[in-house]
Amino acid sequence: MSLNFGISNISKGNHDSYKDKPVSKSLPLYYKDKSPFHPRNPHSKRKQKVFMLLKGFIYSLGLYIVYYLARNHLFSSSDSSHVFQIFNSGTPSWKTAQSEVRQAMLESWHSYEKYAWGYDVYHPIKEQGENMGPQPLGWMIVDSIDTLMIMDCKEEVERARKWIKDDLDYKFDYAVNTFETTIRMLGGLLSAFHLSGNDDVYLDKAVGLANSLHGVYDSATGIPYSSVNLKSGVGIKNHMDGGASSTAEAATVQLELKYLAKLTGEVNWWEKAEKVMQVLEANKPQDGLVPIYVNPDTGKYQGNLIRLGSRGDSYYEYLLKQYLQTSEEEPLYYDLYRESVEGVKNRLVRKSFPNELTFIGELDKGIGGPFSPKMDHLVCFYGGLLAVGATNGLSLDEAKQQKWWNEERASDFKFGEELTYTCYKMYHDVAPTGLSPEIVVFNEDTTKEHDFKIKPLDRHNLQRPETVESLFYLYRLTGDAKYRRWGYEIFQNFVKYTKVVNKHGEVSFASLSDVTSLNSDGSPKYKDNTESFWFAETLKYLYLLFDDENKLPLTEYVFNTEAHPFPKFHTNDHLKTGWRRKIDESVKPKIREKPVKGGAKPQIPQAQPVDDSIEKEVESALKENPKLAKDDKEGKKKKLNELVKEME
Ligand code: DMJ
Repeated sequence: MSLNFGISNISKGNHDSYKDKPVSKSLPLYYKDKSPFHPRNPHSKRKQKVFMLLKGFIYSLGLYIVYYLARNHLFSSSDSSHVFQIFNSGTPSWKTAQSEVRQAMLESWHSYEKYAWGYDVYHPIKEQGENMGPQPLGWMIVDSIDTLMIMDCKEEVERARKWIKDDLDYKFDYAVNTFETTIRMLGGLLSAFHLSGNDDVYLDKAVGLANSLHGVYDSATGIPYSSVNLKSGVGIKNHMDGGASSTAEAATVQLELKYLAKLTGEVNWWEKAEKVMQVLEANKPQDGLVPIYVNPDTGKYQGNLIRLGSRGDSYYEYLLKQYLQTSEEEPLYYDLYRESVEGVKNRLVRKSFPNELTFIGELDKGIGGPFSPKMDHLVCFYGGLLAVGATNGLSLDEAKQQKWWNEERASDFKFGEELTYTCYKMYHDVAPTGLSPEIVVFNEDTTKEHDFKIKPLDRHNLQRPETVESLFYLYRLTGDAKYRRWGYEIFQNFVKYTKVVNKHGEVSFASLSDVTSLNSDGSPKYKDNTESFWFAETLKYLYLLFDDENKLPLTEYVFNTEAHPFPKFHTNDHLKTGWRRKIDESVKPKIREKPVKGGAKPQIPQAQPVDDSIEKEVESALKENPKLAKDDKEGKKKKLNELVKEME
């Protein structure tokens, strides 16, 4: 069967302005073919000497002019990389860089195919696979198939499709993590469906999986439980953290459920996704910043820890991406996103010493509490998010022409660039591997010499995607070749230090347990695992970073948090937000959009009729369960005070 990988569909909308500029081949003809300066009297010695001197001078002048023109004309183009490559023959063209990434994908994938086909986990050193439960979940194959499609690896896709069709079955007695299964499996299948040109094999499996996940939303509030039994479809409360779900996990299922609803017409998926957002928003997070846990029984945040790293990250990501997914037709999500950006800027951003690297820290005790200068590599997705949030997926130059362009967007974009530079430095400055550790602690002390330090337990590298993800966004939006150069440097270090070659010369890639040192024989300190996001995200974003065809244009696609691309679509009477938020007067001025000269009018959020159905549901859930009500006396009191205030 011939498969349509949809590559032609995904290569639309080339933006010449940010493609590599070709090298000028138009040097004046006379420089190449014939010198205009022939000696007039070759027999006069004196004249000959003068002529030689003159000739030397003119040649030098000519060479200087050529150099000057090349430097000022060619190097001033927005993408000087191509010229840079020509003048530095050791550096490959970006097309070559892209095929090197594809080659790494194929080598890594073939090793998985040979030694662990179908298994959920791959140990490339032992050359063994294993499953997480009694049957495979397709963790590797489903997460990776769209990368293989994008890279046009036809035979590998064919084998993966066959496995999905014949061997993948989600109905078995095993508890899976709701969020991971949604973003990797559901996301992977939906994206494969689209990129394959609507091959039903993928959608059928996606629907089957979604049906197995449905029970997680049956909590008192609609906030999903952290796990679910695939066979019974019953949600399972977290055994730790007082039963709380991670905020990022609860708020990172929306793109997947909404796209599923769009494809199947099953509105209930859409409603489940929206309900979560409505319940979270009813907490009225201060400055748009949220604690990293939420209780599915009460819908209230639990604990105070605020961060953009683990358990917090993709909450912020999906605020913006829900707005982009529905073609910017639901400003509610943009407002929530913008508030959170202001909150981050005001509460979480600092500069390191001595090099003033912009970083995002954490608030262990919430707003008003002490600031911790710790930053997970996971936070590095935020640079790209800020950039695409500022331009809505248009190139920066195009965005600046729009009437909605304003100071906030310009500042968000700059912040995104600065943060991405910091993330690049988390690779570049780490000897000997040039690879980032999992976590760094930034330095604000003016007596110290280094911008960040790495604690012993944080030295590992799981080949995570976040930095190259941001480099991809920033290159697409600016056309600035430095993002490609940084990405290529990171890629080369992945190849140099995470590549494993067995005795047959077969290649695979592994995580590292320590990026700051090597074994005594000079070999890297491998961790015997290849994460599925190495295939699904890291190599995909690198491939797209070096892509000159604008595959998967950001004006038409939104990537889920696991890098699975979904096409944007429009809302309709059934598929729309369906709820309104209560505007808190205290945050109004902060989300007001300041217009630039000649720009759009400020969009001041209007107070909306209050939909108090959530409060009512929470109240009745509390009534039904007196234990919960007792546990949450404080929360109830606060809620009542808020309601009274509102009535006043
Ligand atoms: C991925 O599974 C997703 O990007 C998720 O949102 C958080 N991080 C990992 C990769 O680092």
